Amino acid sequence: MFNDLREFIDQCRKLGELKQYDGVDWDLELGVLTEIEAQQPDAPLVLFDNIKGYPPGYRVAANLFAWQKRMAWLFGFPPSETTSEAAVIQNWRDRTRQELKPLAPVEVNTGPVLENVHLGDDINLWEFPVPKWHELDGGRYIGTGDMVINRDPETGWVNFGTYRVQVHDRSTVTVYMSPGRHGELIARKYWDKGQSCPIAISCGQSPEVWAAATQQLPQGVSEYGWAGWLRGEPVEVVRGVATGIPVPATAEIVIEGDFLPPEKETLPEGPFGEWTGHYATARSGGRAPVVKVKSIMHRNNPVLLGAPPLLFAENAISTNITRAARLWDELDRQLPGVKGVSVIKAAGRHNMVVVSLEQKYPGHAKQAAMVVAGSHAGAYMLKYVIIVDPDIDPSNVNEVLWAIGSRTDPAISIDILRGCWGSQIDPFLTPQQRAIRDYTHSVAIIQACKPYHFINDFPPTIRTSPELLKKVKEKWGITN
Ligand SMILES: Cc1cc2nc3c(=O)[nH]c(=O)nc-3n(C[C@H](O)[C@H](O)[C@H](O)COP(=O)(O)O)c2cc1C
Ligand SMILES: [Mn+2]
Repeated sequence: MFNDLREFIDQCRKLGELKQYDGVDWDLELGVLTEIEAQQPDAPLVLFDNIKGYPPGYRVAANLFAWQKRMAWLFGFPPSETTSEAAVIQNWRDRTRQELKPLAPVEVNTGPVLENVHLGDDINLWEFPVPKWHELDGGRYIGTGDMVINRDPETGWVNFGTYRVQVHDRSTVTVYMSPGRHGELIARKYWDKGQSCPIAISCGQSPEVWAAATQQLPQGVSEYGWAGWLRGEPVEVVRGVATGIPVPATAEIVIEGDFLPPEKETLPEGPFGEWTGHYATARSGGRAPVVKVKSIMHRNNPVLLGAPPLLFAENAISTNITRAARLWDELDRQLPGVKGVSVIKAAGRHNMVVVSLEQKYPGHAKQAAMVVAGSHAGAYMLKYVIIVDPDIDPSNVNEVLWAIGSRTDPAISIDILRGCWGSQIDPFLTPQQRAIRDYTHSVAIIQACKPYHFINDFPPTIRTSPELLKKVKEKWGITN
């Protein structure tokens, strides 16, 4: 359990998992170093200090979870790199099923986040070394490893999620929320009445709280409660000075303000390097709703947490693993026979789901695919659902490709669903689709499994049986 981001950074330093850079430029250099370090094996956490043009102590940290071992510290995942992803998913699933009980946050009167409070003319977002992360980014992003908090005006439900935040001037930011995000659904309730939505943005918080911000929890569920469960202790919150919204008492930097109705005002936003590996949303006109900042609270010597999307490297909690576990639970609620689920990281954060299924009746495989395609945990930006047999490890890309190569006939095995849940982030949206704001895409269901109606006549595989393998290995003293 970590009380704040600093404790996590200190532990990294102690265990030799921190690399510090002094004197870098916030303008691209910091972002490129973050990318280079994230792509190293055993990628360290990177800490930037003495950033060009900024006072010592005003730091940026990135690559918190670029190595699975550091996820193990809070998620209890087996730390070894050689552990199969299937085992990690199973382990996480067992934990959430047996133990997950939300623990509500507790309000405290004060906390380190209140060490500095800026109001009115004293507000200046350029006080912080906000990076320009990628070469074609349209500006500087203070919110990448952030949590954006707002409150449902009808139910009082407090939600937070990680949504990107661009700085425009001393006291103006934009927040990019994909349509359908909880933060956007809540803001809509204010906007529909012509009101602005009070909002708070934390740009550096304890790793458990940040992990919660990246989970697609169901509607009405508080991420604070989930983070409390993960920590084993409630999160301490203070009321924001301008909005009264509960913010982590140990946050590094919190920005509060009015989130204006987009009907009233928007600003050009992006382009921004996105998790699909492209700069796509800017092609949809690239405007986003605006926050007029009313307060900045920050700790002395604040650490801004960065998590820019990177190609072929991850730096946030692996949502592929947590999502696979949730999908598996969802499938188990609906049908029998699921032996494994994987969200293939190499294809992107959301795009490809594989389910290993023991088919028990006609149509079973298609049904499983449609449960995935229709679920809250799986639907967004999903392009491929692949059903494989139980002898295939769904998280082993080679085995999955072997199943597609050998257990399909494309004309028979692939179905296309159209008009599914997507967003402007999809690089493949055609200019015509963007013009009419059709942000949907299709989903291919690939049944890379033995057809049920001749499942028992399907040619056997040449994979050596476990019994024979064991016998031969024992005889010849082969241990691996
Ligand atoms: C590092 C990272 C960055 C993200 N950036 C955005 C973003 O800019 N906009 C967005 O809508 N979702 C973004 N997401 C996804 C949301 O944070 C995620 O779906 C979360 O569940 C949203 O919270 P909600 O379900 O309460 O809406 C990001 C996720 C991660 C892990
Ligand atoms: Mn939520």
